[in-house]
This record gives sequence, C-alpha cells and structure tokens, in this order.
Amino acid sequence: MDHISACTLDCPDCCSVLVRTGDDGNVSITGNPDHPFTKGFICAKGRRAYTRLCAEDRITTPLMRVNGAFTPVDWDTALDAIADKIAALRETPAAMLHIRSHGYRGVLAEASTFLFRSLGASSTRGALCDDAGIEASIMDFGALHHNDPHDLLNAGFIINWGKDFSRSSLHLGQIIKEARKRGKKVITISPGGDGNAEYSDTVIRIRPGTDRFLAAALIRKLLVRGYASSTALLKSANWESFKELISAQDERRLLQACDCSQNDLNMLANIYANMDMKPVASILGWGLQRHVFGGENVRFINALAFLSGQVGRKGGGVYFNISSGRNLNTSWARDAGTPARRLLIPAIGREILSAEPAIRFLWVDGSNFVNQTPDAATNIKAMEGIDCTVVVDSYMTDTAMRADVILPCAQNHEREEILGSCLHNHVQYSAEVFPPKGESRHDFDIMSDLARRLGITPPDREEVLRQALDTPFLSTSLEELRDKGFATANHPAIAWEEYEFAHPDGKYRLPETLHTEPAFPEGFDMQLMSLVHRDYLHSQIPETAQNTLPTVWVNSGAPVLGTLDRDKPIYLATPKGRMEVTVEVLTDLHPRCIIIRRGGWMKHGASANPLIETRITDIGETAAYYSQPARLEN
Ligand SMILES: Nc1nc2c(c(=O)[nH]1)N[C@H]1C(S)=C(S)[C@@H](COP(=O)(O)OP(=O)(O)OC[C@H]3O[C@@H](n4cnc5c(=O)[nH]c(N)nc54)[C@H](O)[C@@H]3O)O[C@H]1N2
Ligand SMILES: Nc1nc2c(c(=O)[nH]1)N[C@H]1C(S)=C(S)[C@@H](COP(=O)(O)OP(=O)(O)OC[C@H]3O[C@@H](n4cnc5c(=O)[nH]c(N)nc54)[C@H](O)[C@@H]3O)O[C@H]1N2
Ligand SMILES: [Mo]
Repeated sequence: MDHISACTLDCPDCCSVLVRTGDDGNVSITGNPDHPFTKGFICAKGRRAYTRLCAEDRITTPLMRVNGAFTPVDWDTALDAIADKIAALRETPAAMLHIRSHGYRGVLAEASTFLFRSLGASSTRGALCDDAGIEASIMDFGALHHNDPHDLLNAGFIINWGKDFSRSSLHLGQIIKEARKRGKKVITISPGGDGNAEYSDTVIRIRPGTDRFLAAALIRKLLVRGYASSTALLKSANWESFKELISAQDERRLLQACDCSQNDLNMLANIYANMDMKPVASILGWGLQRHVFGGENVRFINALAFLSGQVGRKGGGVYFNISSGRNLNTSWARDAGTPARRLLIPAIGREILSAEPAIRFLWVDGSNFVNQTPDAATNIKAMEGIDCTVVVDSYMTDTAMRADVILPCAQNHEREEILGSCLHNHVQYSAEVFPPKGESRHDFDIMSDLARRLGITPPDREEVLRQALDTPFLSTSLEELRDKGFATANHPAIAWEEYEFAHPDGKYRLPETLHTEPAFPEGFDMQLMSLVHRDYLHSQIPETAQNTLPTVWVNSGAPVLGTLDRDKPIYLATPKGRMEVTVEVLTDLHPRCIIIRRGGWMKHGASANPLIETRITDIGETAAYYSQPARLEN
C-alpha cells in the first residue's frame, strides 16, 4: 500500500515521498512523482528513513538517571519528575533554558517553543546554519525572497557561488542538469573538492571565505566599463558612499585576496555585464557565509547581481533562501510568551557557564547541540553544572548521554507534520504511516502532557494543523492536504520584479564596508572546512557507521603531504587540540583547505567540533565554522 508522507529532515528540498508497505513486511520510500519539486526521486537520507526507525540502538522508553545509570521508567514517572523541577523554578524562569534546533521540521515541532515561551524560560539567539546570509540578505533587500527555483531554466548563465549540488540539494542539482541540457551555462565558484564539476561548464577555484573580494572586483570592473544598471543605481539608498568604497579598491589586490585570476575576473565580468542580453542567475551556497565575514560575502554577491541589473528579472535573481515558515501560521507558538533572555547558540557552552542567574534546568529537543556547536568540549563542562537536563530524542547522542531524563520521540513517518521549504513554495504533509516504536510519542503530545501538569492549557493538535494553513498564500484545507500530500503557496515567480524593496523607503541597501580577511596564527596555515555528508543529515548517523577513523581530504600537491610520516598516526590539529584521522587527496581542492565531512560523534572520536573555536560571523551571529585555522601533523 502507498502512503503519501514527507521527509522532515532539515533540508531545503523538503521532499514529498511515497512510503510503500508490502504484505511481506517490506517497506520502501521513494519520491512522490506528482510533486512538482520532488519529481519522483529522493536522496539516500530520505530512502533510509525506515532503517532509522528500526535501528537496534533506538531508545523507545523514557529513561531516567538513577545512581548514575539510565533506568527505564514509565511516562508518568518521567513527566511528574520533570514537572516538579520546572514548578520549583517557575518564579525564576531565566534559570530554565530551552534549546531546540532543526533535527526535524514542522509546525507541530514548535510544541516546545510554545511551552517554554509560555513559561518565559531562557532561549537561544544566533544560529549554527544560515543566519549570516539571511540577515545579510534582509539588510540588502529588506526581506527574504527569491525567484521560483524552476525559473533557473530561463537563465542564460547560472553562477553557482559554492552550493554543492551533488550533496546538499539534489533536486536543485536536477534543475541545474536540466538547464545545462537546454544549453544554459553553469559556472561554479568554490574552493573545490566538492561534486560540482559534473554540474558545471567552468569551475573557478576560490580561496575559502573570500568571495566578497571577487564580487567587489567584478562590481568595480562593471562600474569602470559603465555597465552598472541605471535603474539599480536609482533604487539604491546609499549609492554614493558605495561608489567611493569600490573606487578605493585595487583590482590586483582584490584578486590576490581571493586567489582568483584576471581571466576568471574577465570571464565573469563579461557574463554579469550582460553583453549578450542573457539573464544571469546567482545561487549562493551556505558555505561562503560560514566564515567570519560570511555576511559581507553574501552582501557583495547580492550587490553584484543587483547592480548588474539581474535582480527582479526572469531567468536572473539571487537565490540564498526563503523562510521555510513563510507559508505556515505558527503564531500559537511564537506568540506564547517572551523568553527571559537569549543565550548565544554558537557559543552555548561558554554562555551556560557564565549565565547569571545560573542555568539549573535544560530542555533539548531536535538538537544534538553538545556535538554540533563549536568548542564542543566546553559544552560537556557546561552540561555537568546543570541540575536537570531533559533530552527528547531517539538515539544516545553526545547530548542525550549527558541528560538526566531522555524522552523517546516518534520519528519521521511515525508522526503527523506539516512543513515548508526554504527553497521552494510547496507545503508538505508528513503522515503517521507507522505507529511510534515502543513507547515513543509525538513531541507535541509529550509537550501537551507536561503543559497540563504545569497548569498550562496546550492547544489542540488538530486545531494547530488547521491554523497552520491559515495564511494569505495558501488555499487548501487540511483534508485536501492530507489527501494530496502537498499544496502550493502563491508567490510571484519572479522576486522583486516591481523593484520595490522591503525597506520602508522601498530602496536597496549596498554594503558599507569591505573587511580584509584575518591572518591565521603561526603554525596553523590551513583552513578546516567541515562540510555536509552526502549520506546523512548532520549527526543523524548510525553509530555502526562510525567505527573507522574519520577521513580528511587535502590537495594532492599540498606541501604538508611531504612532511607527514604515513607510517605513524596522523592528526588534524587546531589551537584547541587534535584528533587522529586518515588522509586522502583530491586534485581540485584549494591547497589551503582541509575538508572533513561533518556530523561524526564525539564519543566515537569522529567530531571536529571540539577542535573548532568559537567564531561568530560579522552579521547574523552565526557559527563561523569554516574560518578555523588548522594543520595536519604526526
Ligand atoms: N563542524 C560543523 N558543525 C556544524 C556545521 C558545520 O558547518 N560544521 N553546520 C551546522 C548546521 S548547518 C546545522 S543545521 C546544525 C545541525 O545540528 P542539529 O540541529 O543538532 O542537528 P542534527 O545533528 O541533525 O541532530 C538533530 C537531532 O534531532 C533528533 N530528532 C530527529 N527527529 C526528531 C523528532 O521528531 N523529535 C525530536 N525531539 N528529535 C528528533 C535526531 O535524532 C538528532 O539527534 O549543525 C551545525 N554543525
Ligand atoms: N546530504 C546532506 N544534505 C544536507 C545536509 C546534510 O547534512 N547532508 N544538511 C542540510 C543543511 S541543515 C544545510 S545548512 C545545507 C548546507 O548546504 P551547503 O551550504 O550547500 O553545504 P556545505 O557543505 O556547508 O557547504 C557547501 C559548499 O560550500 C563551499 N564553500 C565553503 N566555503 C566557501 C567559500 O568561502 N566560498 C565559496 N564559494 N564556497 C565555499 C564548499 O566547497 C562546500 O562544498 O545542506 C542541507 N542538506
Ligand atoms: Mo543547516
């Protein structure tokens, strides 16, 4: 039998899927062929969802720590104990901290936000993911908006600023393949070592963290040649000061700063200058904003697209992302109350240790923050000082193993959800195809039971799903959505076509500063990039797949290879410490880079995050993971 469901992993593609259950007990998961974006295929992560439900190491009963060891307890015992802890802190809500990340997506997933906002507990600010680029784009345009992804088929040129089409968004990659079949040219700008060669006509290798210099050099060239769009100039709020900033730049220096050549510059300038009237679409990956000047990187690329007249144009535009919540109403959770304070998530260990009043209760759901945030060793220390930690998860992650109570949650295809995408405008319905394993429960129901114990009336689940669809962009009923599996929100296919930007004066904002890239400390002259894994979402990796040494990749000509003794253990080292690794080579990777695929767990010696120092991006308070100086040593 076929059931329509959706993948709830934190991924832009946000696929609608068919879960096929056979009489023989076999289960297969495939892409929904009727969905306009999924188009009948899904990636390895989505196909594996069922294996994950049946994993032997899955936690399926509530666990409480008794004399140091986890002991199974019933739900009432666990929730009564948690309610007592919370009740004792009701008068000092700042002492309670709620950490929720995006291990799974959906409107019901906002349940914990509802509860902890209602309590006025402490929450987090900043981000681990894409807020540098989001805030940068909002500074420029006033709001997040991009063309429909299928409009890429109308482009003449697609300039890919560092998205890895082969790993992080396969459906976007499919559109790129289709565009190339139709004769569109794709140019990728990246540090290399990714899977983009097969998606691109030309690849330009850039030094990581420095795209703003290439974009600035291109803008400078367009201005010198007189190719800037006059409409764009008129629509800029700060054109005069920006012109001065750009005129003061030296082309040769800009190119040196990003390791790009005069040829690269000329080729791109000819494309952006629109010599042959073909529209140019720019795609911004999220890698280039995970650097200390990640926000500025995004702002200069946006400015380039805007000044060259490519914004608001069919086949043109800039794609960073849209808000995955923009088509769904979750005001019941968001407006439930105001957090007492917000601790900075990319520095969370340090923040907890220095919090005043101290954090005495911690609730974590949909997050493996102990392993996933920088300076992970400090997170362990921070956890030790908290009286009571509750983790809602199904696996014994680096975070869960440090909890006092673990509450087992229903997983994808075991719980109903409605969720949006940060890339396309379809809203998906994810179904309860299987009963939650063992005693696992929907996060929403866990929250509701706890809320009642605290005298807080939780909203009705069905009502929340109905309310979610009550937005100006959707015209579907819950019944229709359940039946069809998706609905399409109504937005213009071309963003900013009217050239009316979302700032109060309707004008675009150009960047005010261009910062030089900080120098690396003595002895650490390589740069560690902890990039997405093709087969897993972040740390959602089976433990059985983590029993070998983690691999790092460097350029086959990297000087460090000449100094390493291959017969001795090799370590990846940063000023924070070192970990043993296996080294492999790539021919196209920038010689400055070391790549590690992210998500490996600390308990298996496979996480890079204990080695990554806390650095915060210039805009959006995001973890600047990729600005990490590193080296390899014996
Ligand atoms: N070194 C390095 N680290 C990084 C990054 C990097 O670039 N470099 N990137 C960062 C990025 S982009 C992100 S988005 C973060 C992601 O980091 P996290 O948000 O912590 O995401 P995951 O590692 O996927 O862990 C999510 C957890 O949610 C659990 N989960 C799944 N479904 C459910 C459910 O229905 N209910 C509940 N309660 N839990 C569920 C999973 O089992 C898993 O343990 O990591 C960041 N970490
Ligand atoms: N398979 C898989 N897919 C995923 C995820 C996953 O864990 N696994 N995670 C999902 C999530 S939460 C996220 S946030 C996204 C992440 O999606 P992406 O941002 O696409 O992924 P990253 O691997 O962080 O970075 C992408 C590429 O950025 C390039 N890069 C790094 N620094 C720079 C730079 O300074 N300039 C340029 N031009 N390029 C640079 C690197 O070459 C890298 O290949 O993926 C989502 N999709
Ligand atoms: Mo992310």
